[in-house]
Amino acid sequence: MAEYLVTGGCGFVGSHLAEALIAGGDRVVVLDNLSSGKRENLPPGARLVEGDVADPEAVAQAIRGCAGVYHLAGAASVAWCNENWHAGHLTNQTGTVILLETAARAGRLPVVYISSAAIYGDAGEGRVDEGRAARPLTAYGADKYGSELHGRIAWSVHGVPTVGLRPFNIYGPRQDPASAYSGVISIFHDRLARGLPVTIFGDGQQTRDFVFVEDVIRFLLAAMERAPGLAGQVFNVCTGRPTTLLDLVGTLARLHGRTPEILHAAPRLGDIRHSLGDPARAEAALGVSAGMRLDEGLSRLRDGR
Ligand code: UD2
Repeated sequence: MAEYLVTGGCGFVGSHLAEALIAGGDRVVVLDNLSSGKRENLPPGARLVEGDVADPEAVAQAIRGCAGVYHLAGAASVAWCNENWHAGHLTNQTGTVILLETAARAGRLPVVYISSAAIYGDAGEGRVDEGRAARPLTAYGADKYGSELHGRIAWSVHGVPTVGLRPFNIYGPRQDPASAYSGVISIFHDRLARGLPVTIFGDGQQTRDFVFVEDVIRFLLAAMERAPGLAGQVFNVCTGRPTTLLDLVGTLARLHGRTPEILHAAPRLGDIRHSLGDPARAEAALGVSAGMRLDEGLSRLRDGR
């Protein structure tokens, strides 16, 4: 039993992780500025330090007594980061550097951090593996790639064992559908449930590799457990199965028993056409895989579990 810091622990993925750690007998400190995370997402037993990852004092206070750090705080929307370039950079990259420096000073604590598949940019229709050159197309992707470079430096220069994860498109219960910047599944699911039309940006033939949040948690836990042997490395978190947006709408329609009206709008600036990951290297190194089928995951979402 140990204590872990989870940054962004009031958010979608962070709150699932905090819950899993507590269920496994660990203690959890959450650092969250509640900008998109919600206090009610904090699982019972977790301690909240309300503060920003870009504030060194808040990070230093939160990390005290911890055995390791899961760094999940960040602005998750590619579109929001396009429109809020500097603010996104402060959170997504400066926040990571502050966190890594604090972990170094606190005794070289292991850090598992969330990067993103967005670092690959538009890699075409095939599966991308970790050997593919990073070519981010957006500020969001650039900041996540910058965070990876600092993650490697944390290890090579400062001896902080870091493991980076590059999730593809995460979905599941508690992903907030409330803003236009939310993940597409949370938005479409919410609109179908309310009998409203859905808007597809572009022709709907773009593909994504949708990965269920519980699978992502298993990658995070395994990365911490194996951090000493994997330090400085980064891994995809994906299923290796592509889904077009139109197929996604079709599956949701079947599950909800209603076909929504589909509105089309212009593609989003910097939107990637195809995003599909190769899970092989992560599966071998971490000993876990993202097994949840999309229709199963979507029905879990529909049933709120
Ligand atoms: C997701 C993640 C991002 C990053 C990236 C990895 C979210 C919010 N973003 O970015 O954090 O890790 O994956 O590559 O989880 N769309 C519509 N209608 C809508 C909303 C979205 O057509 O109402 C389209 C959108 O234009 C895009 C696709 O759905 O083609 C997915 O969009 P997204 O915002 O869910 O996620 P993405 O891939 O930009």
